Amino acid sequence: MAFELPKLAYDYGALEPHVDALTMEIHHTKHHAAYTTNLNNALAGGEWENKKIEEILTSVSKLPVAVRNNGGGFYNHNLFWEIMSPTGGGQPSGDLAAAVNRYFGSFEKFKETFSSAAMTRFGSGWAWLIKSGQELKVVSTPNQDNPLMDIADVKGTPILGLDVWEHAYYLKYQNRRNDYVAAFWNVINWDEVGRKFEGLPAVR
Ligand code: MN3
Repeated sequence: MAFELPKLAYDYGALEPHVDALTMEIHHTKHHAAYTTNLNNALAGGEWENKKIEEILTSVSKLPVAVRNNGGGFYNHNLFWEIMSPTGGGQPSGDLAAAVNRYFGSFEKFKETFSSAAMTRFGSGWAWLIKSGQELKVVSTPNQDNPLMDIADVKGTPILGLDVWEHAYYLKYQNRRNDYVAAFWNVINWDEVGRKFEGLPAVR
């Protein structure tokens, strides 16, 4: 079974004004679609062809660089669409809120740490909130790498991710990555982040 571009749970314009419709449409139908196609092409006919994406990423050092780039791009964008919602924003609740307070001191301190990771990632990449054992950590990775990969400096399971490639924000925000990062907090689907924290599958 080849990997498939997932459908979004909301319309391209649903995250307006925080993320604009044209950016969403190009991001999904062009960028994410290309990572998906290129991943399938890179795996076609090989021993990794029918493996789970998580299994591929945790062994990615053994695979061609096209798998690292496109497998990361496929996985990262799947997560990105899931952790945003037109009814997002606010703060986490329950066990996730308790863990955020425990590992960062407060939601506000977590927000500062995550925003700083997104702002200081030079060039293209991602900021992440990961579960590393029972611990929560904020990290960032270059290009389409992610913390599941065996080549990552800090490893863990991503539960929240922010795409800081220019293709994610340039049409609306141009060079103002800080405005894009600030707007992201209005669309975070904390229920979904909470499910990922608990190790539950995404609700689609
Ligand atoms: Mn992207």
